[in-house]
Order: sequence, then structure tokens, then C-alpha cells
Amino acid sequence: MNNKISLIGVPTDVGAGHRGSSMGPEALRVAGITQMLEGMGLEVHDMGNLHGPANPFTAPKDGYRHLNEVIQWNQLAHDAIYAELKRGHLPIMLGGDHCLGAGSISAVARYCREQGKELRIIWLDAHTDFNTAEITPSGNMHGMPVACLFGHGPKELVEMSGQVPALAAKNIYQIGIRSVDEGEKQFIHQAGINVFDMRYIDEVGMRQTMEKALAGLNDNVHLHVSFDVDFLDPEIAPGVGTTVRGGPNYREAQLCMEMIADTGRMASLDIVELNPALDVRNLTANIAVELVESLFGKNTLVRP
Ligand code: HAR
Ligand code: MN
Ligand code: MN
Ligand code: MN
Repeated sequence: MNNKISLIGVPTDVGAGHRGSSMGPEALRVAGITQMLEGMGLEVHDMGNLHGPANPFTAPKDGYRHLNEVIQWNQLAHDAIYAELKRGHLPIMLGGDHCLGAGSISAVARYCREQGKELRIIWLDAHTDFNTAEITPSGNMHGMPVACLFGHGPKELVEMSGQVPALAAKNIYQIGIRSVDEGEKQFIHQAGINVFDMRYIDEVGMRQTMEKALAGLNDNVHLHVSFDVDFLDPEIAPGVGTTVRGGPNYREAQLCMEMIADTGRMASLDIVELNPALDVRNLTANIAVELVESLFGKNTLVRP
């Protein structure tokens, strides 16, 4: 794996219904993300935080809340992540709410297209984030990045990668899903996206789920992980705005991360939706950092 890591803080909550994920980047730093990565023998470049528009905290308009601000933050994130990929670093986006997935993944998709690489996204989330202005129950754009990447959404976001749609169904596997809106469900089926929901994980277990999601990787695949912290069960990760009961527990989440690490292919990462205003003594940030340590290959095995 690439040993040059760039941390990019994207302190915003314009896509969310709750304020506070704008404090996510600093909470991850306070939880020791840099020291943890350095302890793994990696070279860490903390690029600091991007600076974008404030949260006006206004009501949705035509199905979108804070559309202009969301576009601006995504353009900033896109440019910063693309620049780090171009200079051969592994970017970690410290979010910020998950609307930023549109900017981040469009940058990865653009980079992969230019390099002739295949792209595989592992989307860890309680939600599919496939809403559009027409079907959203909230207008909150953190529920929309996947739809944007599949060509449904505001032009500025949809076209960010330079190709529409930025992704095809074969590029993405969603894991941990347990909250999908009615209209969203139909749309996900139409798009043909591979969704491993919690019922599936209950039935076959995390191991078989991840074996499927990671099957067929080769040298030419760029693996991107989009880690929405609300993927985790709220008992271990209360510090998010949209908790949904019944997520992966600590051991299941560890196994998921360890199996991704075993592939050796991860080349970019988002950590999003951490909301320190709702957290308890930075517990969720600490758990996120522990899990990211496993994602980078911390070896916890006793057996040889
Ligand atoms: N599906 C709901 C909506 O669109 C909630 C979306 C919440 N999304 C996130 N990111 N927290 O996954 O309003
Ligand atoms: Mn999400
Ligand atoms: Mn979510
Ligand atoms: Mn959420």
C-alpha cells in the first residue's frame, strides 16, 4: 500500500440536518489520527482544513437545502483530493457530512479514468444516500451523493468527474444499509447497485459479505472506502446525526476493516458524518480512529 498519506480536513455540515459534523476533522485529530498512522510506519502530511462557506441553516428550496454551499464545498474537496492523488499520495478526507462523497469520489473517478485504473468503492453506511430533489424526505444533501455519482442531481455535482455518470453499478458495494426511504429503494434497484444490507449481514455474516464485496480485485484496481461513521451501531458510535439501531458491532466492524486491509489495495478514504456535538467524550472519534488503524493493516492476530 501507498505509505504517503494526506489528511484533508473538510469542516462542514451544510449537507446535514444537524449542526456539528463541521467539528469532525478536529475531533479526529484530537483522537490521534496522525500519531496512529505514523505509528503504522506511514508518512503523514496533514494539509489542514479547507475553507468554504458557512452554514446558513435555512430551509430546503426546490428539494435541496444549501445547494450553493454544498456545491462550493464539494468543488473544494474535489480539487484538494484530486491534487493529492496526482502527486501520488493516499488522500484521507476528514469530514464533514457525507454530501462530500460527491466531490471526493468524483475526484477519485476522474483520477482512475486518466490512469486507466478500475475503481471499486466500498460504501460503509446505514444509508444508501441515493435521494434526489424529487424524492428526498428532508432536502438534506448528505442523503444524495450516490445519486449524484450515478447522474441524478444538480449539474455541478453530477458533472464533477468530467464524465456522466461518474460511476457504474459494478463500481460500488454498499455495506451495513438499514435505512432506505421508499423512493430511494426503487431508484437503487433501477441503478442495479450491489447492496449488502443488515439483513444480509445477519444471515451470512460479515466474513462472507466482505468476501463478496472484495472479490476479483487485482493490481489495476483502485479501492476507495467511504466510511460514514453511522455505519456502526449507535451503541459503539453515538456521535453522529442520524443514528440507526442495528448496525455492525465492534467485532463485526473490525473484521470488515481487517478484510479490506488484507487486500492491500486501498488507495483513498473518506471518514464522514462524525458529529462531536453529539458525541460523549470523543468516544466515537476514538473508535473511528481505532477502526481506521485496522483499515491500514494493524495486525491483531495472535496466530502466525
Ligand atoms: N435518507 C434520509 C434523507 O435523505 C437520511 C439521510 C442521512 N444520510 C446520512 N448519510 N446521514 O448517510 O434525509
Ligand atoms: Mn452516508
Ligand atoms: Mn449514513
Ligand atoms: Mn448520517
